[in-house]
Amino acid sequence: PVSLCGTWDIISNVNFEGYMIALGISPYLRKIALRLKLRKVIEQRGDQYIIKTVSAFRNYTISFRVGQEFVEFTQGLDNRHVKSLVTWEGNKLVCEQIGEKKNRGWSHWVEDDKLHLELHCEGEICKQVFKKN
Ligand code: RET
Repeated sequence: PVSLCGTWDIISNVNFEGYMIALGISPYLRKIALRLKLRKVIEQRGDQYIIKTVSAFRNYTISFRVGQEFVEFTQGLDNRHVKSLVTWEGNKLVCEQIGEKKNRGWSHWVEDDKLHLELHCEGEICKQVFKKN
């Protein structure tokens, strides 16, 4: 499959608000977050992935090995600890985040030179699309 690696800039963001409400993010932080021009920087070193969500306000970085469960602290987002597991499902890099919130996770894939990210929590789905920088 095509590589997810590179620097990607957001071009669309649908229902980020609903996703943040599902996470219990405060109205104040939601207002800031909605205005941000998000960038994803994705690197791969061996079997390890590093995914950086970069913005003028706050950054969020995770690193993991595919197929190896890890504890994720969502610092600066909703500040929860979740047990995360990332696997490949076809061409999609899929993460399940087990914790207090039901049905929480995301998937990343590349389609037509764009990076797609679907974030879900409880009943809410946020869809973000990024173009290569
Ligand atoms: C920001 C700004 C502060 C408030 C919120 C944020 C949301 C970040 C998100 C990051 C998702 C990262 C993923 C990484 C995995 O590959 C931008 C830090 C709520 C939703 C899915």
